[in-house]
Formats: sequence, C-alpha cells, structure tokens
Amino acid sequence: MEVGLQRTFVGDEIAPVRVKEFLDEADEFSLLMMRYNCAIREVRTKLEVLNDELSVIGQHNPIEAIKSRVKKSESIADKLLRRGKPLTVESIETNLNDVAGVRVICSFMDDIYQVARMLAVQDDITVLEVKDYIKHPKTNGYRSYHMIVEIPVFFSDVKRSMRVEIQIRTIAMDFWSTLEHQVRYKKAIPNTEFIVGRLKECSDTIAKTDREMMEIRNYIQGS
Ligand code: 0O2
Repeated sequence: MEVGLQRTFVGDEIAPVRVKEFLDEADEFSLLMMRYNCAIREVRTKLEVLNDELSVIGQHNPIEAIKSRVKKSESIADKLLRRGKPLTVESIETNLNDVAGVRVICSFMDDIYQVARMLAVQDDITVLEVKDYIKHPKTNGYRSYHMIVEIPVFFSDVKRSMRVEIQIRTIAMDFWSTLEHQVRYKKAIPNTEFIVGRLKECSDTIAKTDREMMEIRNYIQGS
C-alpha cells in the first residue's frame, strides 16, 4: 500500500480497512527506522573500537569525529519520488542505500583509506559498493569516500542484514561539503553560478592542502 494521504471516506466515516492498512504501514515504518538506528550503533561501535585500539598501540587516532543520522522521512520520500519508486516501507529497504548514514571525519587523507580497509576486512561486514570521490572528485568539487555496507543486527527473534552508507572524509572535505550542501538544497540563492565556481576553487585548494598536510606530517615523523 502507498503510505500516504489517500483516505477513503464512506459517508462521513473513514473506511476502517484503509485506516488499518495505514496504521500497519506506519508501525512498519517505525520498526524499520529503529532497525536502521541499531545498525548505525553497530557501525559506530566498530569505528570506536578501531580508534581506541590504534591510540593504545601508539599510533595516532585516525578518526577525529563520527556523525550519524537516520534520513528524515521527508528526504526518504523525496528520493523515492525522484527515482520513480513506490512510497512504501518495502520500497525504502529495496531502493535506498543511505537511510542509515555514518560520517567518519579523519585528520589525514591516508587515514581515510586505513579506516575503510579496517572495516572492509571485518568478517561480519559485506561491502556492497564503494564510490571513491577522492580519487575521482565530482565536477562540483565534492570529495569523500563512500561505502555501502551490509551489517547483521540481532533482534529478539530475527537477524536482519541492514544497509548503512559510510562516508569517510577529511576535516577540510567535511567543512566544504557542509557548505556546498546548503547551496544544493536551498531553493533560491542569488548568483548561484558564481558561488558554485568559488566552491570549486575552494575544493581544489582544500585537496592541495590535504596533500601538503600529509607530506608535512610524514616529514615530521621522518617517514
Ligand atoms: P543527504 O541530504 O546528505 O542525505 P546511492 O545512495 O548509491 O543509491 P546516490 O544518492 O546518488 O546513490 O549516491 P552518492 O552519490 O554516493 O550520494 C549519497 C550522498 O553523498 C548524498 O546523499 C550526500 O550526502 C552525499 N553527496 C553526494 N554528492 C554530493 C555533493 O555533490 N555535495 C554534497 N555536499 N554531498 C554529496 P543525498 O541523499 O543526496 O543527501
């Protein structure tokens, strides 16, 4: 059934069968969002464990910060509609990879690949897709390393494989994409072309700075 605002009226009464379907679908939606939240928690724990271990064995902490979110229902609906997919709970799980999102912010560019490798080798994680927007930046200048992973989550009576999108990027890339996101999603911005051009220049500067910071760190560490 389409989640939605179609209500069937019989005289002044809402037809009970439609109400029941609607409420069932709403319950299913809440359950699914709870499951995505649990999957996020599993991924966050894995990242925190890796970071703690690396700091104890004497390396620097590769992870500066971890942010996470479950996609808002409005954004879920927008994305499904944009892709011509049905607005159903089943369709969310089938068609969207980024309902559960974890963003990992690293200091240095090589930390990104180290974190990605350390996650990918864990035997309960299945990597479904990788998009390396650092080696292949988008034309607007977007840089980030994306992984779609599947992770098992154990509930009271069932084990579910949940998909999570993990975005890994440097502090500078994160700073850039947060500002650029506002340009993409804000409806009317005057001088958009000019802003887009300046953002692209900033992205190139950031990429150069990220590379130089890594070289300076290597120089300091004598490697
Ligand atoms: P929001 O609001 O951040 O959630 P897929 O998910 O693989 O089926 P998609 O969505 O094309 O297909 O994948 P892609 O390109 O990996 O983008 C997923 C997410 O990456 C986006 O989610 C953004 O969070 C981020 N992203 C991708 N391109 C850009 C960009 O050019 N600028 C910024 N700032 N972020 C970007 P959403 O749903 O688009 O947005």
